Amino acid sequence: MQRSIYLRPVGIFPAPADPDEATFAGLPLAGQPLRFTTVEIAERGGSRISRRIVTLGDAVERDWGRGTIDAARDLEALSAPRPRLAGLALDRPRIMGIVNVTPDSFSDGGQHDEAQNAIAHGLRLAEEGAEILDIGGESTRPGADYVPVEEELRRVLPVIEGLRARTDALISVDTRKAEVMRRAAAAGADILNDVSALTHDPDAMTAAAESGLPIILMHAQGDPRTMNDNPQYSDVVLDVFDYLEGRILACEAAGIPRAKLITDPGIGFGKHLHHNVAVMAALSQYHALGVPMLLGASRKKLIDHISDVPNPRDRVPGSLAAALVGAAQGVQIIRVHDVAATRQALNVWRASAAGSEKVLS
Ligand code: 9MG
Repeated sequence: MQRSIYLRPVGIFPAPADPDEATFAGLPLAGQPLRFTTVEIAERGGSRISRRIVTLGDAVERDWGRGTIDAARDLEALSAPRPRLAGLALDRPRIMGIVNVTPDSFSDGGQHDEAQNAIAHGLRLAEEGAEILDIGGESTRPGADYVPVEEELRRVLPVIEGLRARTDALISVDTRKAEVMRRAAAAGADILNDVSALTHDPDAMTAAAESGLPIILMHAQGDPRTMNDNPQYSDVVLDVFDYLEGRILACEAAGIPRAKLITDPGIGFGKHLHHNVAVMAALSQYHALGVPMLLGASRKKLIDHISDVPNPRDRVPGSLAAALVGAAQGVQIIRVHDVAATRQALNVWRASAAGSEKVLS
């Protein structure tokens, strides 16, 4: 499904602490303490795309032809606050800490040690400030091999159970498989994170709907094994938008309310460097989908491509820069490996943007 019009907030600025009633201070951005007064309008007709920046007044008053209804709906979606996510208010960027339970992560001393080390790692991330822990047993790195369902369950279930008993942090399970979704939900997971947006496993939509849990729908082009070989887009920013909108509508048709959905443009998933940076620059566009947004750029290859950092462990500064780019565009959930560093960076950004350290208390 392709739209004819798309709205992207530009010129985003921190909400004034003490707004003067007489001064128009723009529209709030997706429940964050941010405002915008102008939007970029992209109009698309087949392969022709034009973009221009207009004031909010123009966006409301002009006749956008067959895009008029979408434009009005987008403005409302862009500014509405988001519902809580499993009890967590999304009025500021929240940190999701990554707990990969894959053989190259925690398996030095056998299966029991693997789970215990992953649990200890998750607890450490929670202590450092992660409000969500994302537990994954199948690597989705480019070129990664498929993991059978029994092996994935063996890896993630003990970790979910162990963390559930020991922390109040929300637990999400990073999986594309219906059976893992069902068993993880029964073990106490709070959120489903599917990098295939419920398209990989034909039973995943049903499992997700039955679980009643919030679901992260991520954009990817192709399968992890081959996705970065030759990704093709007409316009990556708009194509990702259309895909995510289509997945939201598919979820709603399956009985999953929009209030349970989170979207994610899928940095690094079937995207070359020029695609990734185009999406990063236009993140605020995806708020028009009317649901919270997640950004995952931590330690990813794009940082190496930009800054020549072959070892992922050396990509922390680039990861922090990406997190701040997301926060400044109102992203509500930032998925990271380096929780303490991200928390420090976000705290400095939040206090400095607000002009008051009181926002941190
Ligand atoms: C599992 N996984 C790896 N990268 C990811 C990203 O960018 N977003 C989400 N939702 N999951 C991811």
